[in-house]
Amino acid sequence: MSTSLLGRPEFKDLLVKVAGLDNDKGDERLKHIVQRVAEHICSVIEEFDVSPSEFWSAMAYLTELGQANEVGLLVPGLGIETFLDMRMDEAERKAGLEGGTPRTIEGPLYIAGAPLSKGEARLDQDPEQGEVLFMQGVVTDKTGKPIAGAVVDVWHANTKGGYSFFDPSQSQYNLRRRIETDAEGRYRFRSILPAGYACPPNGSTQKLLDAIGRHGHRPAHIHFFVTAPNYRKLTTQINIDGDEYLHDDFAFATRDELIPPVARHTDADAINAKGLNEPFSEITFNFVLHREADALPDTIVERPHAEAA
Ligand code: MBD
Ligand code: FE
Repeated sequence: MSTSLLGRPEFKDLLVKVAGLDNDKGDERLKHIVQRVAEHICSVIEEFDVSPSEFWSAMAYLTELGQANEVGLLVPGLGIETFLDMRMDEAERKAGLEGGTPRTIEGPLYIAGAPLSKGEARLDQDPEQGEVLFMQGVVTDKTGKPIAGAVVDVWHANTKGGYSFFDPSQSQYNLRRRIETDAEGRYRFRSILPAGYACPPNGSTQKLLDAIGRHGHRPAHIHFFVTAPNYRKLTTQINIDGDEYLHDDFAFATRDELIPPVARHTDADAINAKGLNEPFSEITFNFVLHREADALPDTIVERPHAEAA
């Protein structure tokens, strides 16, 4: 006979009441989710014989994680944001969508309302000793037809791995811009090469990572939302090739198709032609969008996004 309490009628009955399934008010779907979540937590407690003290230390951890505003950081660290992407990929694949630029996670550091310009932008407004990066490309549909008036919303870290808004040493919207593609679907920007990101070393996320023997580093990357009327919103990132964490991202966001070659220009003529004094890097990357269609999950993800006031 099983010694599990979970199969007993008293426990089943408890869960029904816990989830409000014995009343006719509230949201039916939510009730079933609450029931399952409670059941799974109890199941984990039973499976690992979790003691009350261990349980309460986990609750204290979650409280602290929320108070430190690190929920959005632990979620990708646990691979759950990547799982949401895998589900979206699978739904699109089943609906027959093929090709297109692969998506990868948004992460917790997007800020809405970055300055909008046409065709081109300069992202680095704060003076910094960093290698200049020129990035450009075309936004197209799957047949290669350019999409004029698409918006490339780009954000990345500075040379210390910090993001403006979250890093108070940077000015508002530093390294964040929205660029509208020109008549030929082109965008281009000048910026500086970002460094990789590391979780705050004394934060709650790093505390759990330490406890399971993991690091909290992301390889250097640049984030994008690419949108255009009647096309599916693309949330993606590119990685800067050569980073030591390229294939060891704590947030599991690296995809082979999202590692474009980085051309490094050291030639004096090329440097002069850009009005620079130092070698610079250049990346060309085209974004391929899917047309919006019925019966596909929404790629516009509702989640809280601060705006720099
Ligand atoms: C980042 O810059 C990031 O993109 C993710 C997903 C998590 C933490 C920091
Ligand atoms: Fe990031």
